[in-house]
Amino acid sequence: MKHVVVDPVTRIEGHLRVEVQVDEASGKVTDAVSSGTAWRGLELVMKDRDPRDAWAYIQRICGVCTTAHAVASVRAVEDALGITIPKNANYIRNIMAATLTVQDHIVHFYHLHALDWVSPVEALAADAIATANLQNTVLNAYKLPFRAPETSNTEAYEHDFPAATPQYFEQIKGKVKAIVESGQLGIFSANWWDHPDYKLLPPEVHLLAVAHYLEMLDKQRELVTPHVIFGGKNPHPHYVVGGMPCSISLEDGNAPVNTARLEIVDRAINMGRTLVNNYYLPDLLAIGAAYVKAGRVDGGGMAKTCVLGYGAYPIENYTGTSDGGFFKNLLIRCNGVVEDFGKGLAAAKVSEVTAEDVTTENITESVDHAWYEYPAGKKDLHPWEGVTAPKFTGPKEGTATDWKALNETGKYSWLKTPKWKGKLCEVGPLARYIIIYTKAKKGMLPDMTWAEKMMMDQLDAVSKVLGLAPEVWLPTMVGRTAARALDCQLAAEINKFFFDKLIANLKTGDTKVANSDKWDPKTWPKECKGVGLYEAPRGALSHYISIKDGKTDNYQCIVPTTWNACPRDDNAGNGAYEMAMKDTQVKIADKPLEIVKVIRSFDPCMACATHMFNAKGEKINVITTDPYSGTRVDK
Ligand code: NFE
Repeated sequence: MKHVVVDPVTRIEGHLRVEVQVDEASGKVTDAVSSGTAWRGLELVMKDRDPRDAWAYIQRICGVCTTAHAVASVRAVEDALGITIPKNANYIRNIMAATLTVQDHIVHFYHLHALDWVSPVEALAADAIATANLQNTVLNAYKLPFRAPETSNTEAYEHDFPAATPQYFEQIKGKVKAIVESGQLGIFSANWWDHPDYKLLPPEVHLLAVAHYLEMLDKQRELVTPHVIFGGKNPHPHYVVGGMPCSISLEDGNAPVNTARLEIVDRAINMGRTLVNNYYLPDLLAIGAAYVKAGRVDGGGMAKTCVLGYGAYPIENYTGTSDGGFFKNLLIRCNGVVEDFGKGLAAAKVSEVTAEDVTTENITESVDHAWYEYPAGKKDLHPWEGVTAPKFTGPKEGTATDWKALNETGKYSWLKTPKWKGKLCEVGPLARYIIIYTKAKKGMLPDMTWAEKMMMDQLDAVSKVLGLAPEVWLPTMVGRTAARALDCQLAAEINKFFFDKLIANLKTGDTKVANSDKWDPKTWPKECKGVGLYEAPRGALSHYISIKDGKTDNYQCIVPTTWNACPRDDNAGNGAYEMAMKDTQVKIADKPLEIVKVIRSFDPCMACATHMFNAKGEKINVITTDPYSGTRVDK
């Protein structure tokens, strides 16, 4: 038995440590520990702030899922104050959200996750003609493209991205060869390139993905221009309680948002569709098909037992979240929990997630294994009553910067443990697809929206490529990474759908973007509270605010990565990261590629989950940032 520590896990956002016990004879992981090693204290910064400013502070939780926390925040404040935003503001917020999802997923797949699957060293053996053929073959097998219905056709803009030709791949191969032969791998350095997992793929798949890795470094930045047009900048675009802060005119060329700037948005949206349809999807499917063919359907973990979603993209503006308005109006009704999906469709149990769930103690956080204190006698707190009182009782063995081991029977993480009805859940794109698929198959989605139908069509198409039913391939590591690609393709279409709705509404003469009726705190009740929900790229996000005398009295966020990376619960068991690691086989204990790969399949964002803040400016923990140099094996 070996005790393996990876600290820090690199190519993620933030500070994560994982430990596993590996039985070397069988490769089985007998126990796994996931620890957020930096504290998020931004909730305390919110105390006594003007609730109208909350979005600006709390959005600084994270620059990766930028806008996610701002949207959840303004939704929470609007829920508390009873504000309905104008139609245009709802469309624009959905465009902001879909834009984030497209860019975030592309950056994650290529720049954070791809090198777990593909290697520039293996790419050197690829045949350029076969690589071009491969991209086109996979595209045909998947039968692209899917399209949002009744959207205007503005695809005449040039698609500034290289076609899959042998010449192109030959040129990329030359570039990669020069990097490898120089011995200075730069962005490709410090990986376990000799790990047997890289031999699961033919050289052509390596070249395909490495080529697009390089291209996407440049292209991803253009995808976020809608944030700049509607929110002034990226990261951290501007919002306003009551709507959006961008005034729009189709007639006035000097307006902050005018027809020329709307055309830039349209171009960025169409570029997203091109990149995901022609590059991301084929690369993902080529990799996934090879893994599944090799029998690699492990790493599912909690996806098999419990997943949760809040629902996404309100089609039209709505009255509030606490009153249920948010849930009546969704383009994707993934508000639900699916238990036991791993036992097959018949055994899977679906529960709707409703306003009652998010406003009562059906949702709680506990701190049994987290470095926080709760008031005496309190075990599980609803976020409106949530307390953020840090109490670090770190490991005693080892040094301050190199702990020997975490004690999983005690406190071992800066993440709290969120629960739905006392159960731990996995969230994210995979959860969304499992929920929609199960709800649809059980007849729980009457009058399916075009987006829900597209999700079912996507799953059908991937199942044909992989030769397996969704129940088999979805709750796996490959399924988690594939679901993110499908989510990206879906978001690209949703982006176009809401952009066309925005233009159609502007053409009626309605250019209102903000409702300022309740801007003045004199119009507010003495005390009120609200909740804002949002399906972030990494999954279900909720912000909770209590307002008293015009000020923020309490602010709590339950973030997707907190759901997934949380420490265990004495009653409910392991969190999703720990479950996934325990559902993974490790071939070489001191090169645990499978472990970091399954962790990265969640797209961790520890900044969101454990935002670092120390009021006294003290050093909380120092970690080495050399890729993998923190990997340690205790014999
Ligand atoms: Ni910092 Fe985030 C997303 C949110 S975290 S990336 O997506 O909300 O899990």
